[in-house]
Amino acid sequence: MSNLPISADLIAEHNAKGLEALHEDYEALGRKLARTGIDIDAIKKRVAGFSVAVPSWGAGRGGTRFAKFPIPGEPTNIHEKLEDCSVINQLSTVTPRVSPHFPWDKVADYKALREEASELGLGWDAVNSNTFQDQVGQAHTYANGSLSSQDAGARQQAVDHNIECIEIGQQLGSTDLTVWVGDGTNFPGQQDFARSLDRYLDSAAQIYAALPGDWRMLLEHKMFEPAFYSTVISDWGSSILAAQTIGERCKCLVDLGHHAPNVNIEQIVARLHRFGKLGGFHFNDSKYGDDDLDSGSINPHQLFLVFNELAEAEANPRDGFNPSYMIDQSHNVTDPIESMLSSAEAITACFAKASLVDRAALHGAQEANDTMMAFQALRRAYNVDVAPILAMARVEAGGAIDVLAAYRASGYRARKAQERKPVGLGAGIV
Ligand code: RM4
Ligand code: MN
Ligand code: MN
Repeated sequence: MSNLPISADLIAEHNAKGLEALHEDYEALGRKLARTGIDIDAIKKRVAGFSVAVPSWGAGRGGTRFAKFPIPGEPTNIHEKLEDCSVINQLSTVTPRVSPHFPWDKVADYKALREEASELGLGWDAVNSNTFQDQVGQAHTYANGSLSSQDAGARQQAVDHNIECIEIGQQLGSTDLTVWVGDGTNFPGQQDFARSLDRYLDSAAQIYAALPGDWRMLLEHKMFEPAFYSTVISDWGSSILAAQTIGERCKCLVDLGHHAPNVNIEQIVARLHRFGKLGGFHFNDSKYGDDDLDSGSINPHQLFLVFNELAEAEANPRDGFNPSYMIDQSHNVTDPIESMLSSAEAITACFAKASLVDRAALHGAQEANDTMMAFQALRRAYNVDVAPILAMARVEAGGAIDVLAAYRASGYRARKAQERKPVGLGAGIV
């Protein structure tokens, strides 16, 4: 692929400097793991098979509702965003798919867009609909909700938009539709809880009826924001009940920042899997709410525990195990490429650590009520520095040993600052 934004020579030159040390570290870790019966190459193979999608909207500087601080060379359209996503994938080798958001990523020719992405080494992940904002010229406002609105016209418009997203996704080669709505209330009494959910379910059923046979509809819950008193799909309980009502291929999507503080997210993962409704993830980290901070930057242990449940689920697939993984972050103070490189590494590291858990020891300790040894089975894996495994898997796939150093050495952003038009100010994304 000659169209890739970072030259293979630059990556090779960068890797040459660190290769010897990497081999030493990899071999040392291999010996350490072998002592507990783990084959490091088998873990590396698993890591090489792992991937997480990046969101098109994450490629730009996010912002808060107070301000957005753009950086020179930031992408302003889907074409430039794809180019940046390609950089992330080239260096990290674990982000080969982009998740688009409509109408933000609207273009005239989706066949051409698919081709363009494929030349950049990228495919497409879940399509995200947007009925949380009004668009210029739209017939009905979403000010009072979309899929759950009392206004039949607004509901129909939101249903039609989701169906249009499916049609676009079909052209791109996606197979998932992610539906997150901002619908909810700011005042007690503003809407009837039961009737608004009924309207939501009715609209969602219409979208589901238009879903192609090989597609899934992923419902994303969120406790608050932009609605601050109630939201129509507020938590995993509402989400799973809705998914069960809507149909077999309707699943739940867990965004790590969309829960009440201190909620046990890893347990939610296990519950959703138990009922065949675990559809996917939006990875980010959170201190207070839907902060959209970089994955693993606040609570890497929680991320590990989530992956531990995913490893359990994979080993016990019940009705199947095929969650779709995506990063969903807002990069307010960093170069978004650097944040996604760092986040992809944090996510992959937790996946690798979860693969190291001695499941027989864990299950044995659980059965014997040996609490401390059960915990130690997790702790031993969590404490392993898996960086050499990730770096070796990257090198073998043509990526960089040190993704951030290689990115900085490439001078990519400074080059784009010369080529791209500056971004306007204004508020960021939710
Ligand atoms: C929401 C939610 C959705 C994302 C939008 C931009 O809070 O996380 O997944 O599409 O933000
Ligand atoms: Mn999300
Ligand atoms: Mn969110």
